[in-house]
Amino acid sequence: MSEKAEGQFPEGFLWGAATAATQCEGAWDRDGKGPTILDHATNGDREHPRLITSEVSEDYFYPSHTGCEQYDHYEEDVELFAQMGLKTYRMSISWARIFPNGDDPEPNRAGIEYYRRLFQKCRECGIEPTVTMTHYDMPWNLAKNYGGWANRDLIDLFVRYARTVFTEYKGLVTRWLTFNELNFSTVSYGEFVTSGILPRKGHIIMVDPDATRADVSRRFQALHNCLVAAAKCVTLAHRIDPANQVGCMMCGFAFYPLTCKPADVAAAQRDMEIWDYYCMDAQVRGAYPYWAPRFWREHGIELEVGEGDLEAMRAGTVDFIGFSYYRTDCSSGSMAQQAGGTDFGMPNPELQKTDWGWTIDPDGLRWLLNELYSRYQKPMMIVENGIGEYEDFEDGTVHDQARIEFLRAHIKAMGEALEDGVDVIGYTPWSAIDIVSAGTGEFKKRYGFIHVDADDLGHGTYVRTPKDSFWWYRHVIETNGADLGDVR
Ligand code: BGP
Repeated sequence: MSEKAEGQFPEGFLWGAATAATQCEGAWDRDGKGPTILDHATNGDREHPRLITSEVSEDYFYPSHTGCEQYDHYEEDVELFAQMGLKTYRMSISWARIFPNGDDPEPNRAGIEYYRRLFQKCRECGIEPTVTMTHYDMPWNLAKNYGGWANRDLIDLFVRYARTVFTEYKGLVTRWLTFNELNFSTVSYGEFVTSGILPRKGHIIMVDPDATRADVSRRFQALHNCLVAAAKCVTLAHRIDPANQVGCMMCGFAFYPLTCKPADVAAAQRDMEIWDYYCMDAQVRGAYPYWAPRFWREHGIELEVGEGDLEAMRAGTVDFIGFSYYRTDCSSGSMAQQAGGTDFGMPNPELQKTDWGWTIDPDGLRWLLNELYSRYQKPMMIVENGIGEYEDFEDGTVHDQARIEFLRAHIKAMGEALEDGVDVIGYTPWSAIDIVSAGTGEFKKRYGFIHVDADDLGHGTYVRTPKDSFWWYRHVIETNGADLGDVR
C-alpha cells in the first residue's frame, strides 16, 4: 500500500543527498592537497572517542585518508546519483585542496581542476551541486600555527579562498553553504572541529600533554570571526555572480522542556537561544540577538569586534537557511548545560533511539521547521537528515528497511510543514553513499543509499552497490514526493 502525500511538494523541489569531503574523498595527501584538522583524527567508536594527534602517526588509522575513495570514484558515484534521480548533490570543497596550508600565495591548480571536473560531471548528469565551503576541514597549518578561528587573520584568508572558488566555479555552482554546523562553536564540541582551536574536549580528545581547554571567550571570539567571514562571503558571492544563492548551515537543535516545570520550560528556551538562535540571528538577521550582551557579561565573554564587523554582518545576510536535522533532546532547569556544556541535553523518555543513542523524532522536524520559519520567514533547506545503522550485506545488497522507515516518516513531516505554509526548498538526506562517520570515525555507522565495501580500518574493495533505500528514494523523487510507498 502506498502512502500518498499528493501535492505537498512544489515543482522544482530540490530532492538530493549529501556528503562531505573529509568523510568521502580519501586521497588526503594527493595532487597537492594539504592536511586538514580531520586528517589528524583517528578512528573510534561509541565507547572510544576519536583522538586528535599532533602529528599524523603510523600507530593510528585515520579514516579521512581513505573515506569512501570518492576522489577516485567520483564519475561512477555521480552516475549512480543520477540513476537515483537526484536533482542536487550536496558536497563540500576541501579548503586544503585549494589552499593546502590556508595561507599559500597561490591556489593549488590540481585541486581546483578536481572540483571543476566533479561539478561538470554533475551538470552533465542533470544534477545541480550544492556546495559547502568548509565542512570541519580547516587546513592543519591554520589550526596549529594561527590558533584557528580565534585569530582574525583567518577572516581574510577565508575570504580569499571564497573569492577563488566563486570565481573558478562561476556558472557551475550557484548554491553555496558557508560553514557546516557553525553553531557547534557555541558549545565545546565545536572548539576543534568548527573553530580549529587546539586542543579541545568533548567527543574528541587531543593527544597533547599540554592540553588545556580553550576558554569560553576565545571560543566565542572564534565564532565571531567566522560570522564576519561568512557574511563577507555572502556579499562577495552576490557581487561575483548575482545568480549565487548563499545559505548558512546550522545543526538544527530542537529542545523540548523535560517536564512542564517552569524551570524546564525556561531551560528549553535558553538552550534554543544559545544553540540555534545565537548563530542564526547573526546570519539571517545580520545581528546578534537582543539578549547577547547579558549572555556575554554573565559568561565573562569579551568580544573583540573589529571596525566594520557589525556592518559586514548586517550587509551579508543569507538567502536561505540550511540546517541538519537528526534528533531532538530535552532541557531541564536542573542541568548545568549552558555555554560550557558538551552534552546535547537529556534523552526524551518518549522516543526510540538509534544504536548510537540518537532519538528518532519525525514530528520534531515539522515542529522545528515551523519554529524557524515563524522567526525568520526565509526559504529553508534540510541539508542533512538520516539514520546511522549497522548493516548486513545479504543477497547481493543491503535491505535497509529501517532507513526507508526513518526517511519516509521525516519526508511526511516535511510535507506537513509545507502544507502549514513553511517555504521548504530542498531536502538532501545524509548520506548519498556510505562514508566515514564524523563523530566516531567508524565506517560501520552507515548512512548511505549506496553500500560501499569497506570496513572501519579501510579494508575492502570499495565496490558500490545500491541498497533497497536507493530504489525507494528514486521512486519518491520520480513522483515528487506524492508516493512514499515501498516500491522497488
Ligand atoms: C552532522 C555532520 C556530518 C555527519 C552527520 C552524522 O552533524 O554535519 O558531517 O557526519 O552529522 O554524524 P555522525 O557521522 O557522527 O554519525
